[in-house]
Amino acid sequence: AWLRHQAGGFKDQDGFEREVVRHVETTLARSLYNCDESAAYSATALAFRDRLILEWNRTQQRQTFADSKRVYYLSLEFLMGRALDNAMLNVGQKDLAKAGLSDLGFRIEDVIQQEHDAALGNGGLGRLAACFLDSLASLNYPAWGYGLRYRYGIFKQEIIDGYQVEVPDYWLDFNPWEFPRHDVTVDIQFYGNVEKKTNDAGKTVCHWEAGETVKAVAYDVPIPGYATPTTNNLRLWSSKAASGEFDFQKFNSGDYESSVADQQRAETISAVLYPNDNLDRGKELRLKQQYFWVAASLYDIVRRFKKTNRSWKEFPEQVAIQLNDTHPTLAIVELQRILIDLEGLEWDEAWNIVVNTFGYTNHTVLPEALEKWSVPLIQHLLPRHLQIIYDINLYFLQTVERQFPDDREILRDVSIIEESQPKMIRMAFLAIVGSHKVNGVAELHSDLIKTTIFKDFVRIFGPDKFTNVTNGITPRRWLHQANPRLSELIASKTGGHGFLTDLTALNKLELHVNDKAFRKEWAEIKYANKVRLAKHIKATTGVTVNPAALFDVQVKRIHEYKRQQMNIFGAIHRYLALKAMTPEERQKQLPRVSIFGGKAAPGYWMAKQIIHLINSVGAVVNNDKEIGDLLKVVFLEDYNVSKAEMIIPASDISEHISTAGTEASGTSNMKFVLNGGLIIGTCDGANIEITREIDESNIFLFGHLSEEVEELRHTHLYGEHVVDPKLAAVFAEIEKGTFGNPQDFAGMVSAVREHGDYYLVSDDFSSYVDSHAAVDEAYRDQEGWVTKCITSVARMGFFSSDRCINEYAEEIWNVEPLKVEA
Ligand code: 26V
Repeated sequence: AWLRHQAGGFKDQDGFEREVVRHVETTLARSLYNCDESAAYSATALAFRDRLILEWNRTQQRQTFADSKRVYYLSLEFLMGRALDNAMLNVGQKDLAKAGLSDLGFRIEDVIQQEHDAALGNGGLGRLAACFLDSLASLNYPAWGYGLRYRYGIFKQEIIDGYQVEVPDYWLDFNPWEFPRHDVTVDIQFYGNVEKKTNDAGKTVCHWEAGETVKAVAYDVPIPGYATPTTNNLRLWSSKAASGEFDFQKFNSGDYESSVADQQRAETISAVLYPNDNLDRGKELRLKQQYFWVAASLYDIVRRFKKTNRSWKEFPEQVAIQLNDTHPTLAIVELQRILIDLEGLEWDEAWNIVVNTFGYTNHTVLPEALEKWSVPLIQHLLPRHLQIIYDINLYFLQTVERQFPDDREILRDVSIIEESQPKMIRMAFLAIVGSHKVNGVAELHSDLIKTTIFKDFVRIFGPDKFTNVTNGITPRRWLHQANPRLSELIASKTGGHGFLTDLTALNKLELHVNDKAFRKEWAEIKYANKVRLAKHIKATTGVTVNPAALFDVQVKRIHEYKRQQMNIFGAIHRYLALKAMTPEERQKQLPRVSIFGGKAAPGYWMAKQIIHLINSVGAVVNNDKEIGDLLKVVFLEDYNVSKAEMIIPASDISEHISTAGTEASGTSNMKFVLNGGLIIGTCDGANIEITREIDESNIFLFGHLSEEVEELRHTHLYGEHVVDPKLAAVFAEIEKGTFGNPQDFAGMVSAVREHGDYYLVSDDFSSYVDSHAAVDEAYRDQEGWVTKCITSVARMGFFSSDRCINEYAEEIWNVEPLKVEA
């Protein structure tokens, strides 16, 4: 398979160079003499793209011909990052390209850096979808992703005077990885009203007379598998006025303004990614995005199914649709509508098909993130869908009533319609009722949803409907691409690059843990990665950091539950401790660099305050002559996928310190350990399974357990609540004005001290500080540290997204890989 695949690639370096030159001179219409790095990137991307297209077409033909079940992954976010490096590595021709580009006068690293990240996601949920696409293709599953082609991805973050400033991310200027399919369009309807009609067969049917139509245009992105010809498809929908450019009738009659307004209203639907993560604000445009994308995708899926001329009852044998969180839940309602209103099926038969088609993944238990849509809004935008939701709820509640005849409360508790003012549709409940499987993303999380937010549904449907699929990450991007030297070193000790397709092969590393030369090279690679990050820090923040210091990294979305505030309070505590020491004592301390990165949702005031404090502490600490290299605090602006690829391999210790029970899984924890960093963390999300795999001697765990959280919160509010004395000293320093105007940080302090400390920062602070002391202690023993790192990497095989995707395929989708003939 691999050979045939390579045959689809460039024959040799010369062939590659000729293609690059051809693209520079013809596609880009430039001369070789004014070919800069940006043009070199464009031409290289186009050259590889040409190769991908051929395999992509072959894959689609093969999958259509095989006529077997396909997976459709519906996600509002795909955080893909850059594509060129990935494409070169997956087809096994990066070395050839490197030599070819060098011959043309370019360094491949510089060329790769020219690419703009495809940043169509907020954080973990979107990046998970991207890792899943990589695994689906690499494992040869017939699978499509469906999403939205946002004109603006997640905003670009600038730090100005210590504050976050959001800048729009217009990323489509030159995107060689997408193919517009102007012939693949779907008309999507909104608003209007519903009438009952009698059809030809004399049956009463509902007819939705819509008030607005918007066109969905498909843009396809090839997803190459690693070391396989399989190249799957990611289809992103873009919105456009249904009448084309603009309404010519209005235009001709002189009504220019409204014809342009119609066009703009249509294009607004796919204009921008909502930058909230874990916060639902119930905006009409967001609901329009969801329906637009869901309806276009389902139309496409149904169209493909109909070409096979099968009977409807075979639909779930041909189609598995996975809902990435509740964002695509309307797909359940839309499929039911298609089947009963347009295809004339009876309710029960249709509903059976629907339930057997869908699976739902929950990604959060935070109440503020659980989606609800107001009934009046759905009534207005999607009147027919509201009727169907009411019917789904009616039939569901009838079965619950039969099951629990004496329990009045359960009906209210599980109703899809919340009886509030206004009434709200609980999307997670609708997703559960309309799916055959519901899964959480790490063991603790899957247990929590069964015992808390969804406990009544476990009584109703039984425990087998609920399952766990622990998240994973693709080792291709997060080891091979991000850390090429480590990948080579591992290959040299494990018998080649087989670990990239079977990550459990990493366990062979344990045999070499005492091999002196191997350990030395291991440490050198980490050091080189830290030097590279130190250069980036210098170039972007002006701060000089010592690569020999311990690099302590927390990069992720800024959120109170992730507790960056605890981390910066910890850094202040360390600063105060250093200041209190004699110069002799100070000399014995271990130098540390506290590195932060991450975006705050634009309207999340507390998260922005946290960023401001981090920068303000940095401004003081980094310029304190007494402290020197012993402590640096830096905030890296605009954390994204490509920055992650540089930052993660350079970490010694990374922080995964959410309040127990709040982080569904976390996936960067896996990336850090896979790259030979250790982690400090709470007993939360996938940290727990990482601990089980690598052994608790290789991780720094601290803090209260999820079982204790409820009682602690209760005590804060109704019992006595004393702030931890070390934390109180930190607050006193902030209030003295050491880090600027204390008013600027009053919200962060009072959240802990006056407002019930919901995230238990004070409760966990002293064990957090102790745990950091243990990190310092362990790091002083460099030999012991390297042993821990190597041992941990050797035991990380479980966390490949390949394992994760195989679990989905077997337990939820019932699909098999499509064998690719050599
Ligand atoms: C929710 C909402 C609410 C409406 C506005 C926009 C928006 C955007 C995203 C979300 C999803 C929040 C859930 C989420 O991102 N969960 C994360 O999923 C990761 C992959 O499973 C997991 O590792 C993280 O722990 C979890 O926080």
